[in-house]
Amino acid sequence: MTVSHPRQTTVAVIGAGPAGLLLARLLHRSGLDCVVLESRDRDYVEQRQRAGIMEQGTVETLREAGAADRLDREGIPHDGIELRFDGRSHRVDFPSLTGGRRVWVYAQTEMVKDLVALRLADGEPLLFEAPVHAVEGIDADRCTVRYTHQGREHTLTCDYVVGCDGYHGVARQAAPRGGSRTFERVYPYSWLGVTAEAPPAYDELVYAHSDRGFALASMRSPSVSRLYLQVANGEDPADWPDERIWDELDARLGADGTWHLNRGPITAKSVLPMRSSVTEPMRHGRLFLAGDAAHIVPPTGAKGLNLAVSDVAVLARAFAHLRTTGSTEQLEAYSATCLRRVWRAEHFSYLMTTTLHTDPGQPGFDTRLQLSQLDRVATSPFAAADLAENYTGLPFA
Ligand code: RFL
Ligand code: PHB
Repeated sequence: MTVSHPRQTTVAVIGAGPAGLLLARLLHRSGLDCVVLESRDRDYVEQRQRAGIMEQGTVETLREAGAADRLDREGIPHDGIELRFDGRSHRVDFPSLTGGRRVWVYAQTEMVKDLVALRLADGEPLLFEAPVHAVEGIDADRCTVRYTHQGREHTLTCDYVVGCDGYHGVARQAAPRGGSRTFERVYPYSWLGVTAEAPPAYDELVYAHSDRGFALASMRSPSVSRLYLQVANGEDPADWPDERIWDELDARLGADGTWHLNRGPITAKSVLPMRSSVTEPMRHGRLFLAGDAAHIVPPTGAKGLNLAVSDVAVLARAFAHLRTTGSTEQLEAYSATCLRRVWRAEHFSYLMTTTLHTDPGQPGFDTRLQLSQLDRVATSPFAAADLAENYTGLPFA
């Protein structure tokens, strides 16, 4: 197939994950042209198993982008989560604690498929297998992005570059040396994540604290479960045969004679390390960072995808403002606007992670603190409302 390689555009978007694809959609709706360059192939991008929970603001942004038809048909609204700890079970009810807010179960894979299909249907440039290797001129009048496609080098000139290329991307490296700072925390545990052809045994997500470690029961659809177990860093998924996974999930989730998970074939199994990271600022001249390229959260708070969406919603609005008024004011405020929300999500994700995970050797004192914090959520409407407000997401700036 012959593919055209645009030589110039207004905005070069690096990465076709949720951040890059949604930004491209929002820019297109505002009449701004952009080119999306993605290093991997379409299949890989569409099949990558990741997030499953969308905040209210994320769903509203997708609706405004005209990208929520299937989400509105197939997404599953959830009005709460369940916390299990110390032999107890406590449900946090979102709408009553937040003035009506909720979340949706809709897989990131499906959101990505929807956005890829829309961009291709619009006939707008989206190149797969086109890795960017250099970003130049971010402090000049125009900048240049260099990438490879079908074995040849190409150059794209643009007014702005947005790095939506994830934690390991190139955009962050293009920031001037000494001009940015990264704040990081690495956790002493990982998650073993599995997808199973088995109907979820519960209506809502269950987050479990136990002496054996953390477990999370989530879902993808009425017939597919998504399940997570806290494991040691560097754990090999091969050491976790299916039976061992199911037994451990049941033990941590508090199965007894009356309740246990529905078992079925496990179709995907992987280990993911947990990390928190924020790079400041999120803008350097004509270069903007969005989503995982700028920040990472451990998945316990279900915030990563939602932060990627709120970043690009702020950025798309700033570009639209530039287009209609000629003012760069909102673009200049982009980093400060986003970082406020990013740090709130970082704190919530850190708190959820450190409250729910247990280290085999942790002092009994730390376990008592965790249980006290969970008991507080279960008994104080203020503590429960704080969790519910953070989980369902603060209103978009
Ligand atoms: P992505 O999705 O990593 O996309 C970046 C894209 O950039 C491409 N790329 C390049 N392209 C061109 N040139 C280069 N040089 C490039 N370098 C990289 C990559 O191939 C890729 O396609 O970042 P984005 O768009 O910022 O989206 C972020 C989200 O993917 C991420 O935050 C979430 O998945 C995190 N997360 C969750 N977030 C939630 O909000 N709710 C959840 O329930 C949730 N669960 C999760 C998660 C992440 C997980 N993992 C695997 C880390 C569960 C898991 C298991
Ligand atoms: C998921 O369904 O993948 C999921 C849900 C909630 C989390 C993390 C992951 O906190």
